[in-house]
Amino acid sequence: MGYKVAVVGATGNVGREMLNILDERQFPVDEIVALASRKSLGTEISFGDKTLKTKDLDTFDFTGWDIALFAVGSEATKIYAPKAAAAGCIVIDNSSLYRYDPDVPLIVPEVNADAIHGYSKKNIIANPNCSTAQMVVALKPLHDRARIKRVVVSTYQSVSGAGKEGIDELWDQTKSIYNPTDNKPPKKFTKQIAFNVIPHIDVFLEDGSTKEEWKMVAETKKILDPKIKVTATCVRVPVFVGHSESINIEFEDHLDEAEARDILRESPGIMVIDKRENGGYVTPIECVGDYATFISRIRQDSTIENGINLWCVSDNLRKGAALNAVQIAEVLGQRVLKKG
Ligand code: 11C
Repeated sequence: MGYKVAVVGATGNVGREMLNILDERQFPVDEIVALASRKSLGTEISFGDKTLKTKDLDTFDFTGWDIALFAVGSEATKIYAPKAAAAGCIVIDNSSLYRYDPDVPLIVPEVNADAIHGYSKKNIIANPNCSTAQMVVALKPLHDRARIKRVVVSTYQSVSGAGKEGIDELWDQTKSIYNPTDNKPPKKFTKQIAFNVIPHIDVFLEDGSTKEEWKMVAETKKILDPKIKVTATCVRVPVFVGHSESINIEFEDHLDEAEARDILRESPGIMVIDKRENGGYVTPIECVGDYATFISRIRQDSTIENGINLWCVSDNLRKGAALNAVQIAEVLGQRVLKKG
């Protein structure tokens, strides 16, 4: 016996990936429904070798459905997630709406799967921001060994983090660079993204940081350890898929780079590719479509007593969104619902 699963926002990049990953990982599905807004009604979406026609989210009755994977913005989530949850369907939400709610667990299964039982207060579980998800996968095993005091992270985030409009803008602008009569001014991003980098993701906050940077701080504390200090600089780069991060970690205890490499190699969800030679590291283009969080360039930071630097790359639509949501559904199935 399996589960009745709804994918909400099934026509978007993340919704489509959710369907792909449910199929790839053979999640025990008895019945599946693809839900979308009325304007996408009837759109055909692949689920393995089947084709699903999207149904109207607005009129859908979640009664009798076990799990809803939500991949819509916060505004639609605010309307439909409580409806689904009240009907007894457990919501796994990819928006930021519930992430900081103390009654909603925020889960990266490799890090804090035990938090799953907190779902019952609201029938909602939150999925973190993509840049946080891959970072905490890398930090967790190192924290267990040497206690992290402080993290300094700089991100190199792909345009797919900004949705289809972000992808289209990079594509159109890149083509238009070679055609001066076809000027494509920035729309989704604040400056030209083709052949450029933009140190600004999400809105500015009063202290001069951005919301994306704040999310990395707040979410790392909630998922991993509230005592860890994090400072982040988040940057958009002209890459279609795959977020990269340069991470500097300061520990309480000494951790040798060779031991850090061995620990990371043995840890769930991580693939270490770290040869100190030309090309002996991972770049975002190589992580597309993969499940792993890739770690390269592991080395001692000799400017502080107990420091390690590393490079971390992952598919932001997968580990950063759809895969993590499906992994949460797997934990929910194994530890709570126990039907599969
Ligand atoms: C980006 N990380 O790359 C963002 C996208 O809070 O789920 C995901 C935003 C979020 O633009």
